[in-house]
Amino acid sequence: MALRATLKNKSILSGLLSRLSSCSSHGRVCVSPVLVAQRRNNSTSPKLKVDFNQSTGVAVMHMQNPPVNSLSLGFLTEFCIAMEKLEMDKSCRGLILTSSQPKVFSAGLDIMDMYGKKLEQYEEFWRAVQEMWLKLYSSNMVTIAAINGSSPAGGCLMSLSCDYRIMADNPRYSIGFNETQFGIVVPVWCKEAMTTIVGHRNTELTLELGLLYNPSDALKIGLVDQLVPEDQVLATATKTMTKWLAIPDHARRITKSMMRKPTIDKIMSIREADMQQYISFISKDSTQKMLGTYLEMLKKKRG
Ligand code: CO8
Repeated sequence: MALRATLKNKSILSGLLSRLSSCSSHGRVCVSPVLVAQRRNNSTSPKLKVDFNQSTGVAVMHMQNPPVNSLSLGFLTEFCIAMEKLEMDKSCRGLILTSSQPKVFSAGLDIMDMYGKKLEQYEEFWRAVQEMWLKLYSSNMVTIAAINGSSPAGGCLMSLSCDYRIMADNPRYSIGFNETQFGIVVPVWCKEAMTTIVGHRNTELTLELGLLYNPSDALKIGLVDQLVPEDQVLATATKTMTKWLAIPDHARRITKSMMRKPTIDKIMSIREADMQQYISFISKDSTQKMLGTYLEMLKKKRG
């Protein structure tokens, strides 16, 4: 209850987030005293449900931010806090990320947080986006994305940040980066992370053309690692996790860091420049106009 009450207070969350962002770097998590006090591992907050199984050492994080698990400031803040809690708990060795929403893993960044806001709000939002990516990409845990629905843009970024991706084999679902289609450019660190997974050419095509792939095409280019029937996504993720956890933690962690540190270091070195670039781009009238049109289009589609 104490945690839930805390999570409901947005201003406290914002404070926590800035503390998180100021103390984590290069994949090493610095622990805030408030969170040290929160040793409970099973937590339910409005936008995330975390089930931690002490006996297996595996946590399943269910995103539950209806209707489409958009990555809003509130969601990202809760996500970062939940990640930090799990990371601190040495008995938690694996994390499965999945969705409680039908048909959608995550619709990506919440466009409402990028539209018609004040400069300080854009800054706060982008810091949360950067922090989410750093926490997930540099996690010491084994991270598996159980992609049980569509996963465009920021949803794809979340999946790509995990160690392994299992997607529901349903041709109605899509994954990829569609940003250019509505006039937005993905951040450079998104490009870097994607390149390490699917190579330069696939990244170039995807990002320039704003491509979303159906599951079988995503598998072909290596954007996901495995397709399974929809009702077996979580079970397969759990089985796969057991395999990964059979590897001694220290060897796997050092290897993961060896693979990912160069990208993380590069991003850390341009973090503030990335922030300035984002604020300047997102606050432009032309960008706002495009986002407005896109939002209208999303709403019309429904009507
Ligand atoms: N943010 C906010 N609201 C959203 C978003 C979103 N990303 N996606 C959907 N919604 C809203 C819709 O407007 C709709 O609202 P309402 O109920 O008021 O009409 C509601 O969610 C439900 O949406 P749909 O009816 O479209 O739901 P479906 O189940 O039919 O489809 C999809 C689900 C496939 C996820 C679909 O909603 C979709 O394609 N959404 C858009 C996805 C998208 O384009 N995301 C891009 C976000 S930008 C990003 O992540 C990276 C930006 C990098 C910025 C860099 C700047 C420098």
